[in-house]
Amino acid sequence: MANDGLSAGAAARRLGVAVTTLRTWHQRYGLGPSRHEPGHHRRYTLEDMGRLQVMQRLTAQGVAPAEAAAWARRSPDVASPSSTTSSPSSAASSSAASSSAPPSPSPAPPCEASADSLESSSGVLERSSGTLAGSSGSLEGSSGSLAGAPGSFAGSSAPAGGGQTIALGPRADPAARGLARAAMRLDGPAMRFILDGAIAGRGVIATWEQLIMPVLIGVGERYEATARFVEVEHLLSRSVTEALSGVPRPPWEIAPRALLAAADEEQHTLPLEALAAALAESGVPSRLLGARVPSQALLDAVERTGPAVVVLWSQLRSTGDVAQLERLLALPHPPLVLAAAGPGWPAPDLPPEVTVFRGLADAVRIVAAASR
Ligand code: B12
Repeated sequence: MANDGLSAGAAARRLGVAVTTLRTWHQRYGLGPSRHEPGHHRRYTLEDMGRLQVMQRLTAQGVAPAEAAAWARRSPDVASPSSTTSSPSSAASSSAASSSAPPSPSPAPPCEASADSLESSSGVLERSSGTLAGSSGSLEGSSGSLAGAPGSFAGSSAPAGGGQTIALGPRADPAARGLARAAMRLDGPAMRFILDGAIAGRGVIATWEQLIMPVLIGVGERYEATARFVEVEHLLSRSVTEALSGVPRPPWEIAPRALLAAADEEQHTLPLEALAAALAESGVPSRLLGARVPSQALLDAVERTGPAVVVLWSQLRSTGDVAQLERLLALPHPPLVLAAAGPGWPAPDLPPEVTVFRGLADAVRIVAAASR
């Protein structure tokens, strides 16, 4: 169906939003379908879909709908096949640059990332435009980033048992809802857009606590209740890893004095990745060994690098073997601070020399102090 455009229902499915939402965006903000043939319903063109995608991404990030619509209307060529040659991202950012005062997010923005949003959004648009252009102008046939999972109205406060949702609770941050929705749609670019904007606007610790943690915990609960959505968990984890590793690291000349590792057989590493990124944000370098570090490998790494502080993460009870900590403490030169982090450690059985963190902010504070 080249260039025939999409019906409202098909457009809503592609975007992963309700048809009523599309109607509201049309009636209140003028983001309607532009293709019209006498005697037929109006249809959404590629250009319309590009504008709607901008609208969806910005509102998902917590930008007020009227502001988001203003930006969406200024990106007329974002999804046009012809715009791939004239770089839609530069079109979007030049329209932003030509505006003397870019619209700011809502009065109490959940994410202060207006300018950052636009920079990030241009990256997203570039990718999505390429995808659409690659589908020979056919919206029906494309399977790219506009293809949202049908009916995935995730990020609601629905109970964990029902539907294709991630339950976040009624007080969840709007950006966390956007992240949950993007995760359920398996929309990697949208997840990066939200995460990058939040990290730039709020910093790593707030992004971890307000967005990433609630959505990870929600996905975990969905998995526990349904034994499904492993694919969501994987792509979300991947997107979080990418966003956290995008935080600039301190200059390499500063030798890291903190060593971060996951316990033997422990595959959960995201909290350590958040710790490394948050430390980097405050100018503190660290060495992150990653998942499943055998006890002997950790001892070797400590002996070779002589860190002041070692953080060992255990998520699962089965990986929280205290012997790993005892072996570190028995080294001729043990670290000044040895921290057991994560819910896998048996708190009452930990040696008294071991430090326990209460959370990410606590960990950043203690590791940064011990690294100086
Ligand atoms: C992402 C994820 C994965 C990813 C990990 C990717 C990665 N690179 O890390 C993958 C897909 C690899 C994975 C694998 C598995 N997973 Co998993 N996973 C998760 C998920 C969704 C998030 C993990 C995470 O990062 N948690 C960290 C934060 C977000 O959550 P939290 O630990 O509850 O937070 C508390 C504290 O840790 C603390 N805190 C939070 N952040 C920080 C940061 C710092 C620095 C500190 C100090 C403290 C701190 O505050 C919170 C309140 O107390 C959790 C759900 C969950 N609730 O954790 C399941 C979860 C941990 N996984 C689970 C399971 C069962 C598995 C598998 C066994 C599945 C399988 N069948 O293969 C494997 C285990 C593999 C292994 N041997 O390690 C279960 C564990 C159940 C249990 N209690 O034993 C969970 C809880 C999901 C569930 N509800 O069923 N998983």
